Amino acid sequence: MGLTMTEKIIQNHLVVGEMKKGSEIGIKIDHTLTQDSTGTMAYLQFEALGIDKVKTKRSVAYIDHNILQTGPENADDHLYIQTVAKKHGIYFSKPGNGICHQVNLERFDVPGETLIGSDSHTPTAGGMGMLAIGAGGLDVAVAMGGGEYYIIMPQVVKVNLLGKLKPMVSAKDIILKVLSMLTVKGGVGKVFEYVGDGVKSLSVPERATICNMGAELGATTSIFPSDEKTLDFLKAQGRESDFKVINPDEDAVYDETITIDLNELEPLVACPHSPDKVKKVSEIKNLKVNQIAIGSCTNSSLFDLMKVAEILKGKTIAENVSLVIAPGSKQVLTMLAENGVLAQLVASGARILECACGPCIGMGQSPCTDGVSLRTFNRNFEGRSGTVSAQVYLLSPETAAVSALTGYLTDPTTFDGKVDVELPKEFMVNDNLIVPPAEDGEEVEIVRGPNIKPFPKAKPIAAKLEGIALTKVGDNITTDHIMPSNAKLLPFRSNIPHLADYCLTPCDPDFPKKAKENGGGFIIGGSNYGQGSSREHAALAPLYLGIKAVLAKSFARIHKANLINNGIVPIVFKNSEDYDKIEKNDKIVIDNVVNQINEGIVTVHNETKNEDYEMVLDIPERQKDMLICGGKLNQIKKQNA
Ligand code: MIC
Ligand code: SF4
Repeated sequence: MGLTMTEKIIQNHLVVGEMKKGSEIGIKIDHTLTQDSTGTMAYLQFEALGIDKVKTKRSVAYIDHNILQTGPENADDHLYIQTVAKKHGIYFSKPGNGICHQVNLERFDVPGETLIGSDSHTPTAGGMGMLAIGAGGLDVAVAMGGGEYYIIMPQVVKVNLLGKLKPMVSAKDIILKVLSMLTVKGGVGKVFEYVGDGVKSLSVPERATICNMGAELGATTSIFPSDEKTLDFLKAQGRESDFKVINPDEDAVYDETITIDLNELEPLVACPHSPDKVKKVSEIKNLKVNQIAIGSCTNSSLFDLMKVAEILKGKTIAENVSLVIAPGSKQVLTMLAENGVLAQLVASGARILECACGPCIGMGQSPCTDGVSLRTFNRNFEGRSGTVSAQVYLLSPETAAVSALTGYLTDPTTFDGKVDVELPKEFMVNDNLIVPPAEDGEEVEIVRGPNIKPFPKAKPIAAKLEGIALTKVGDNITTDHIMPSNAKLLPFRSNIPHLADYCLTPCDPDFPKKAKENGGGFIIGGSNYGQGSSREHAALAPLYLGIKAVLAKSFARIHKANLINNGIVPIVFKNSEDYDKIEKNDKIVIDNVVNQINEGIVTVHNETKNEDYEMVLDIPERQKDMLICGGKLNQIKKQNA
């Protein structure tokens, strides 16, 4: 029986378990990446493991999220990451070099190899034919130390692309189409493999856009074949020797198939406040726009920005629009400057931002009150822009640029100019902002500013868990709700005691205070609890506040792993009516905890209502043991002892 690309790469990297769907496997990780807002924690945890030098083929630490320096905090974090990287064998990508996923695609991704990153959009590298997965910082720390990374052997979905995109319809519209079909929870436990005739016409940056936003499906990852287009891209980056063909066998067996005819696709837009609230752009009339933001790890490649420039060339943006553009990398920005395109962008009225995440994570450029913001980004969760009342729409660079000219959300196929952009035969390669690690790390002293606080550590599980249901939230709660991120909070990513005071406040402003007053307790969640980011802070802040367990209808993959890594029990309602029965402030008791964890069936007693709910803990033995030990670090200590 033939193999899919996913199975081939897993087979080559399998160290624990069998390739049986639904069972846990451990794979060897070739590459890791971290970014600064999750990186400080990942490196503090790496230090706690006591390993001198990373054991991966390559590990890179990026600075791209926390680039506003309105006080010493971010600069302190940068210095810590730079020195810890130098000491332990990690490459350091300085601020200004670009967004981790864009730079990794340009300079480091290798077809057929494995990558994990402490950022949920790590699957961007799937555009290069790599098996690339987003993970919590602790999992990345362990992989840097040579440990395997565990996933559930995924279902593999074949996404069959037919035909060719029409002019002004783009890769972003393909992934928006998939999101409209499957929703933000439709990808859990699955890898999406893009195959078919339509793949041939898509360049590596376009493929990367699709894999990037596959994260919004909740997928384990997404992947494209590595073919002539991949070779062209690698050659143009001076990395031909990294090329390797990756494709599925002719008779590969898939669990599901989706077919998309590219010829029929139209420009799409994800409406507030979820990436799966997709409509045709042409359906939305008279939507006046306040802001347009082009960039992020989804759409900030040279290819994207050249298309934007072609549209804006010689014109002026509408009076009512503020247009900001953040190029994805120094390579992109330098090339735009060299070929004169930057001048066209600036002349049209665009405000050029630093090569970084910027507005995507609320680091500046928050829209006005009730503002309509069109963004080429991947997430439009409520409040993420920094303005709670803002209406954020996600769309392609073409739609963004044409709308910038009209001042209204506009179907780009109505644009009367021609946009014909090709990737260069040679990119300008200059890795001078990538600092290599020290030959001998012993000499390097790690600098820890006052913003770097120790992270909370879980304790072995108690025999009985009791407390009140501190809060009850609905479906699709994101990590942006659990641990909000914006220009004010991001500087404190190394300071959990400070962050904890904001935990879950967008849903329940009193939550942190109540948790502290009650010495912790339980969180009640709906389905897909913890979707979105990989930020471990969404588990560390609850741990700090004494949260013992989260009872939910279902969990998003990375957040569930982060909870378990930090000793918080993620329990799933067997009957969703039981979710309806529990109310905020009900007293909850779970007895005989170790046995119940081992059995995987948990009886939750609601003392207030005198009811019992049968719930499930459907996790592998390894994770059960981890919970009993009190998290991953304690489990590792036990294993080492
Ligand atoms: C995001 O897009 O939400 C982030 C910010 O990149 C996060 C990481 C973080 O919270 O630091 C992610 O996607 O994992
Ligand atoms: Fe940065 Fe936004 Fe990409 Fe997250 S989604 S890595 S914040 S650009």
